[in-house]
Amino acid sequence: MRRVLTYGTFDLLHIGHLNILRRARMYGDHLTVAISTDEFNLNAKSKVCVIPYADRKALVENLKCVDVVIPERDWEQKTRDVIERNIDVFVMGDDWKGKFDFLKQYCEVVYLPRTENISSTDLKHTIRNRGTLVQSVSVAQ
Ligand code: C2G
Repeated sequence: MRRVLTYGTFDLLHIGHLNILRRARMYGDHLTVAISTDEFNLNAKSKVCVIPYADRKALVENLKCVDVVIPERDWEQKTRDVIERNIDVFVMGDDWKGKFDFLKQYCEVVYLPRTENISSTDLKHTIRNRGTLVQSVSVAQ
């Protein structure tokens, strides 16, 4: 069995996330997804998630292309995860290109092109601005 591993926050799950997960799964027979915990996001990535970890986990692990979800609690766990889970291929979007080349001594490392014009950050801004827009339109009437 050829095992694939990828990491992410997967907040406000969108087509860019689904695309990378589906493509990652095609590099093997089993896909493990390490999802950043709320604490890791806050403390290490200065990100505040809209969707809590438990819900992000439930959404991702119920995707057909995902076999198992594990928590990502720190930056250092990748080597341990690759070794302990007998990972053959590590896949990330190319916004991370080169950042995980240190794993090449343990497994294949693949960076895939990101899906354009979509991100959790943009979605948050759109939702926030739309709320303002609706409010201003209703006030104007
Ligand atoms: N992604 C993508 N296209 C997008 C948005 C995201 O291909 N339009 C990919 C990213 O490149 C990443 C994965 O989807 O491989 C998850 O993206 P995020 O949820 O934004 O995760 P990130 O904050 O990059 O955290 O240790 C690694 C980190 O946990 C990655």
